[in-house]
Amino acid sequence: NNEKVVLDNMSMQRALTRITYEIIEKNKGVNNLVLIGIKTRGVYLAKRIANRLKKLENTDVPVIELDITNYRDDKKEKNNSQKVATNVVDINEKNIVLVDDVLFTGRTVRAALGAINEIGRPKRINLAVLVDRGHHELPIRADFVGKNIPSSKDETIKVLVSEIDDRDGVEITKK
Ligand code: 3GP
Ligand code: 5GP
Ligand code: MG
Repeated sequence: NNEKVVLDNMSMQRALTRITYEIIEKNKGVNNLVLIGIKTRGVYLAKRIANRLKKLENTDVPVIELDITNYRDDKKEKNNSQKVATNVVDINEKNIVLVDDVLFTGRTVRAALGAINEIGRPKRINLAVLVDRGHHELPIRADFVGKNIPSSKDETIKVLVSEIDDRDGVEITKK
């Protein structure tokens, strides 16, 4: 067993709570805010943040679900779904927080920015990730980071969310 726990359940909750406070502070509140989660786990993380925003600011912040599979430049398999985004609300002049589980090369985020560009023209886009594992290949960095996990390329970061996995947590394994 070569699994190492990097964030346990409670640490993951606290990281999401901290990120939520940072988002409120940066945006001076939550008016004009829209979250965009990148499928699959980025959507669940975005919804967790939205739940915390509801409790702290008593506001329903919309969560758009983005599927960027067909926008990647380095992935051969395309899925058949034509739908790039669901739960779409007006994002023109909004402050967007794009949410994903892991930031690695940055190519997913670049693809997401292209997809968002087709939905509307936000005032600003910030990036929140639960894990930044390094090895960026583009000039893209996250504004809100749960945990920086310097990794080697033969390691895999496992992000677990209880909605679809059996528990919450982040683990690192050798491939
Ligand atoms: P996600 O859709 O919830 O983000 O890429 C498909 C899934 O495999 C992703 O789930 C991601 O978390 C997981 N995954 C684990 N290691 C890797 C990796 O090295 N690259 C990619 N693209 N995904 C990985
Ligand atoms: P990037 O496009 O930045 O190379 O990779 C980011 C996307 O790929 C994220 O959506 C993430 O789900 C997935 N990804 C890349 N590396 C890892 C990893 O080590 N672990 C997990 N869980 N996902 C990864
Ligand atoms: Mg992902």
